[in-house]
Amino acid sequence: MDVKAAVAVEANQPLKLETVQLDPPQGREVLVEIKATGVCHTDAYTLSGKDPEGLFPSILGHEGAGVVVEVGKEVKTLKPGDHVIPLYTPECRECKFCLSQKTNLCQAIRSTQGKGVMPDGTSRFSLNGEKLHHFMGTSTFANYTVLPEIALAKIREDAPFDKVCYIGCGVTTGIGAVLFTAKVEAGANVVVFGLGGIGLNVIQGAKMVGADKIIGVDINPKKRPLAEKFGMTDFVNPNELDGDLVSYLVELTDGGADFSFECIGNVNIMRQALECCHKGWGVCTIIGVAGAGEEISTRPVQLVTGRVWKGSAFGGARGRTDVPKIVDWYMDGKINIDDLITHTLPIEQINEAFDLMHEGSSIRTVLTY
Ligand code: NAD
Ligand code: AHE
Ligand code: ZN
Repeated sequence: MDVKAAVAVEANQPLKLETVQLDPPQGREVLVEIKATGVCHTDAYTLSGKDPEGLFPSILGHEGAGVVVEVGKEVKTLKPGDHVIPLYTPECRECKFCLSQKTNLCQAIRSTQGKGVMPDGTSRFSLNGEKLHHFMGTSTFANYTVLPEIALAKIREDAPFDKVCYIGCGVTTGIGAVLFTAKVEAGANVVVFGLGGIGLNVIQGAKMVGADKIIGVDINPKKRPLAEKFGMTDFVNPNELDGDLVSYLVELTDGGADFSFECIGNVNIMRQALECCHKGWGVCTIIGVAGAGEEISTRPVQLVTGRVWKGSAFGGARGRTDVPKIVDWYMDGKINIDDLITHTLPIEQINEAFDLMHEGSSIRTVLTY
């Protein structure tokens, strides 16, 4: 079938709106009509050419919501008409990782996902006979896409697509990192580096669990009012600080943060995020994604003296299990998504969504089809 898609033709070039061809779903695959998709910094990162797994030409996008249109012959758990959120971290419930109950990093289809193809090693998308790569197994910058059954969370039908699509990445990543990865406790002091689409959800999660101080660090002062609305107690702009940022944060938290979160993707800040943690127990969770060849460093004594570096992908959430619950939290008014969606645009204006992100004017832009 013909579908409308924003094609990433090559690195660092604007996306090109095209009519591309989509093959039908195979055995365990599902055809989904994408109704809305958010634009996450990770889409911009891959488009920038810094992602070692970035492939071109491809269809990016991994923060969508939509409706099942057709299922492959071997699909058992979904049917046409079901409302779904695509999962770039699937949940097969059968692999060693899923069965371990120690991680959300299902590996059932990870290698083909990273190669931009479906689990059988082929792509469903093409443009004038030339194959296009899938992205993160989701490719939500198309109004129809094909995904494996294990990469879809079935959600309630009254949830608005143009809001809950954000649960497909940013909301779950931020809140989940607090709840599932770091397991922040009530009364804890928390430092959040980067107050964008992820960091504000970390703040929201920290507030939910009853953190004491929630300190936000960002070089963009425009992020302050919304962060305060979500529960930030103190704002630090490193550009307005005379002394050393780490020492300042250690003092502000009476010895160091109990929990810190890096939500930028900057390896220098990842070091500061660790080093502002409390001696003996402070836990730093890395969420930001850094480019090919970049590495983190610190003096080993930082770890020897009890600070811990952790990482979190998709907030440690098990998508098919946890995403429907997070949709319920939104529908029950327990979490705020609406205020974080600062812009809603038609897919035709997708490049504006990237501009808004780069200039720091948006938190999330949602694109509708
Ligand atoms: P964003 O662009 O919305 O937010 C980034 C924020 O960082 C902005 O507010 C910006 O002003 C701030 N910032 C930039 N440089 C800074 C600096 N030197 N000091 C302080 N603040 C600075 O991005 P986002 O969508 O929130 O994504 C954040 C990061 O998280 C990206 O690296 C993204 O790829 C990553 N991410 C990871 C996961 C995961 O599962 N681990 C999921 C989603 C996104
Ligand atoms: N392709 C990159 C890795 C990028 C990365 O870490 N992605 C996160 C999700 S970001 C969503 O906005 C993730 O889920 N990671 C787990 C995984 O298996 O990649 C690279 O550096 O190769
Ligand atoms: Zn994302």
